[in-house]
Amino acid sequence: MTRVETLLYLLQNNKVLLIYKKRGLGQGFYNGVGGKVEANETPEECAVRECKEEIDVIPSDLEWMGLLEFYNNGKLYGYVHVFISRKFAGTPKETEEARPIWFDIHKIPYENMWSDDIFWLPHILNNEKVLGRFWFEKWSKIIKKEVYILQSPELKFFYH
Ligand code: 8OG
Repeated sequence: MTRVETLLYLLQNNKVLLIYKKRGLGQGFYNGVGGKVEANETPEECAVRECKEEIDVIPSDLEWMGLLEFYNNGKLYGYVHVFISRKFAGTPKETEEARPIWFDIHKIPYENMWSDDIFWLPHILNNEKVLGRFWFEKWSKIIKKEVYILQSPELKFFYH
């Protein structure tokens, strides 16, 4: 079954909150918060729930920033909806799953992140919406990629 997952980046004063993932997919990497969309839940609801579960923060006013499509060994693996939020309640806490750390948006540790992130996250941090498609081999090497910047303001209507 094709997976649908989410990623959420909290932003504050030119900093972005990343978590050091202690378990699950991407363990040992820095990433936004997120996880799998459950039945009867929208991607946005999933992003809010995962943020509560992973760092005990309640985000609001989420903005949809893009969609990523992943292939591994030639097969479609799934989709990741990417959001940002500048408004949230609570202080990020370390949990069993994740250790939260604020990074300057110009000092993102791309060398310890998924190898595709450097191709799309800079655009999102520059407030550009993206469509990214990545073809991995054994989840380690990117053999093909397509990244589109979605400029049209109508895309907001497309998503909602
Ligand atoms: O709950 P689980 O451990 O399955 O969550 C996996 C998270 O990893 C989810 O938020 C989606 C995210 N993710 C991928 N692939 C990639 C990727 O290439 N880059 C980034 N930044 N996150 C990814 O599944």
